[in-house]
Amino acid sequence: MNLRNIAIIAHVDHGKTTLVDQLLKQSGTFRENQQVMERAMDSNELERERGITILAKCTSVEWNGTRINIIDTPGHADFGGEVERILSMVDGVVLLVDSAEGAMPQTKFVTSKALKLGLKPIVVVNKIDRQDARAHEVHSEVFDLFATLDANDEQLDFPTLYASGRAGWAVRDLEKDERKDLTPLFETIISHVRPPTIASKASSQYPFAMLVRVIQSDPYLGRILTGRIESGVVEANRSIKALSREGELIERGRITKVLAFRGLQRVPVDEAGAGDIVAIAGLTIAGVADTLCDAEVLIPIPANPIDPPTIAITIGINDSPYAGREGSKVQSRVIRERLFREAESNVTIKVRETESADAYEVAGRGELQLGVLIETMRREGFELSISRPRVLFRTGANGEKLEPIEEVTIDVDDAYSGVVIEQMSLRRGEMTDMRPSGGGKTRLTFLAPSRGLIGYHGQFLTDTRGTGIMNRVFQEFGPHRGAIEGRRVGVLIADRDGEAQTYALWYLEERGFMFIEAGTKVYQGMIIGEHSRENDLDVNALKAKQLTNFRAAGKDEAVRLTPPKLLTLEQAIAYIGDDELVEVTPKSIRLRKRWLDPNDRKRYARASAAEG
Ligand SMILES: Nc1nc2c(ncn2[C@@H]2O[C@H](COP(=O)(O)OP(=O)(O)OP(=O)(O)O)[C@@H](O)[C@H]2O)c(=O)[nH]1
Ligand SMILES: [Mg+2]
Repeated sequence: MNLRNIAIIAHVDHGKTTLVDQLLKQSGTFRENQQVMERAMDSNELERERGITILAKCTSVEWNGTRINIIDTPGHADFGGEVERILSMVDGVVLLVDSAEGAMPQTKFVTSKALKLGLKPIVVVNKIDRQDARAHEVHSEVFDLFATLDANDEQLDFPTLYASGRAGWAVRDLEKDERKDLTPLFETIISHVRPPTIASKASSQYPFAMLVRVIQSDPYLGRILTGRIESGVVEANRSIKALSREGELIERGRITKVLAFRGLQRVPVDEAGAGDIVAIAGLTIAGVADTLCDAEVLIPIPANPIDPPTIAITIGINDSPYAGREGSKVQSRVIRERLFREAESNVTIKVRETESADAYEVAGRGELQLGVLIETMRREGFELSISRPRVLFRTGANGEKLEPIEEVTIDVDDAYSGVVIEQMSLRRGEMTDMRPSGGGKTRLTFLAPSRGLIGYHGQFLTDTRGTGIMNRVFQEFGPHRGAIEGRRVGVLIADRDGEAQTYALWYLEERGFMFIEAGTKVYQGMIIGEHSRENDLDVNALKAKQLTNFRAAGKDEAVRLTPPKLLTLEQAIAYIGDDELVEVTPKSIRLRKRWLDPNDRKRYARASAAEG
């Protein structure tokens, strides 16, 4: 059968997964009466909860006798590594661009990766049904983007379709064509994307070889390794081996199943040949970037290097007084095993041992990526303590210190642009562009060090009354931008263990705002609120109202507390300072001081002041 391999790429939320729904539907992949969820490819729990794609996933449809393998990719910048690793196994990409938002930072990132690999994108200006669509303008924005990214003539000559993925139609000519279905898109994919050239090696004359790009685990089949077959054919029961990127033998084993992607399922097939994207079960050690092959193959398939991690956190055991009460996985060994397993399947995550036997350094692409990992572990029953994220520096050619710099695009109501510019410049952001973006909004573009952006998002939402939109994407390792002032307010710290009392919290409200509700169990050294001044303050959260005989009538009956600010996991991680930790259990997220005893804290403060 004819074959095409494509990936769908775009900035976050521009409609990739929704478009895949329609491609599946309109190619007749689902049974007539099959119940299918919206955004069916977003199948894992966190993806459904957050409404975003986290992991790249493969599916395939058949259109007029051609099988099209389609890879749905995540659009959020933190998961950019997923996209990078997938692109080298497809022969074409469909680049979606929201008809109102236009080319965004991640559009630029994925496009640059695709162009560099020599792919010729099909551009789909999507969500044409939006009231604020500006289709033709966006089309020329995309053209300009291609030009600035040094696209060659052939790439600049990209086909463009206009579509509403959700409504399930695409047209070549926005004014003339009837908006009926996705036929024009299917046709363009088949005519514009070439069949995999390696398909000529789909014969048993050639040895079998495949580079693993995705690893998943299946309760019945175990480890499932997905990739595109580079040469030969493969079938179940064949004995193969796995080579590392450096060519060392990792393991030998027997294939138990060769699986192809059909709609939302993986189905066993008798045989698959070069060019096809399949999943292989049967091996137990091999992982991403390893080559699966016949015994006679000695040289692994080259795996492209991926952009390096930019931030790191320390994940350690939970050693708070409440440790072990809410989770089942608490030992260092179990945490270690789980983290190293993650690094295996996710090449953008790197795990390192630290001086402490109870803590590991986990490096990745951004706060969301690391937040998702911690959230996943929490649901699996882990208890952890997490440090403040720090950026990873590099050393330049002349020994100078380099730090990750991001391009930040911000859309705000005009009235808030002043405060945003001020905040960004405090964080050493350098404004590179400012332009009206219509409807009383301004689009601001900055180059800013990741270091200054950690924890800014919460403040940004407060400053813009929740209306601002911020997008960040890694740009480069650039010269260190100098000192940035950290959080300037102190925190309120519980000075003893017990249950927080309404009266005590009400009394403490004069000092700042609370992170906890009355009735919350607190311990000495736990952070319960933010102080309105610069210094940290140890406070008694347990104090109950003295019961006296002189009760002033009608005065203290109903104490009404201001609702506390309950931090989400990501907010908590972004909030804490260097001497603080986030305690994560399946049920709770608590902030704490690293040193729970105030005397230890004083000693530490003196020691670090002496160090300068
Ligand atoms: N108006 C309009 N909205 C759409 C269209 N397609 C998708 N959406 C909406 O856009 C939002 C994001 O859609 P998704 O399909 O999840 O976008 P995505 O590109 O897969 O997002 P990520 O995978 O997280 O990057 C959802 O609320 C969709 O309902 C469209 O054609 N028109
Ligand atoms: Mg998606």
